[in-house]
Amino acid sequence: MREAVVQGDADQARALAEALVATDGNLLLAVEAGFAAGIRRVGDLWEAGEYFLPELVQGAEAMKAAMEVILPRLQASQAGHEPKGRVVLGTVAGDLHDIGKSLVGVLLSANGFEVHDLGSDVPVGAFIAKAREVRADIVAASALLTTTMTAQRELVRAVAGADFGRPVRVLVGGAPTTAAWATQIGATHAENAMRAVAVAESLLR
Ligand code: B1M
Repeated sequence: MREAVVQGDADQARALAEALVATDGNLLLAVEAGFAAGIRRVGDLWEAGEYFLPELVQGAEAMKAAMEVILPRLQASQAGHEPKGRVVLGTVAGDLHDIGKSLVGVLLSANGFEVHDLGSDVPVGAFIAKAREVRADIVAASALLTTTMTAQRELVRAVAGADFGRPVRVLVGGAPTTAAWATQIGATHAENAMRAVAVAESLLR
């Protein structure tokens, strides 16, 4: 699985994902130790100057091909339960990275949250409008670029100024973010998708 992503082979990645869901395989382990390990390796090779943008894009496409097979299966495991809380989720404006964010969304919904995923490149105003519309408990924002992290700070300010009439918490994450950054901007941090579930649960307590 890791190699399929490193080689940018979407057909192979999809086939391996299909074989996985046909068995009782551990989906999360396969994502973390297999496909996600592959895309992280692609990032390292790109940073080292061994891969160029086409290989980065091919790696991402292979990863997405696998996730398209796995995510619905993960989601189905929790269908029909009363939601624990409502989450509005997206990747911040200017940022197109959506693989980790989608994983967070799927794990949240697989663990009983109602998730409204706005996709990537989401302006602050769209987060706020959706949060108002669905009476969100949590606004969750991903950022993968150091240049787009600052949009998380704008989001925290906008949530604070939005006067929802009820507490709305902000959860942030993404590779360049840290707990210290979250504290600095007045948000809560989760370092990975599994932690995002535990943190979201603690925010509602
Ligand atoms: Co881009 N990219 N990329 N990229 N890319 C990175 C992020 C980079 C670190 C690569 C590198 O240099 N090693 C680098 C950023 C450097 C920096 O900012 N310091 C980078 C760059 C520079 C760029 C471009 C600028 C390249 C260019 O065009 N010159 C460009 C920017 C485009 C834009 O957004 N405006 C770009 C483009 C792309 C692709 C489109 C080709 C593709 C994205 C495809 C897609 O997402 N649809 C891509 C990819 C694939 C990557 C890497 C290789 C992999 C990202 C990924 O999917 N990881 C990445 C290198 C890397 O991360 N090592 C890189 C797997 C995913 C499961 O992990 O997203 O970290 P991650 O999510 C984790 C946690 O972070 C956390 O949980 C997830 C799972 O446990 N998490 C949250 C994430 N969001 C969370 C939210 C939460 C909580 C936890 O709560 C709300």
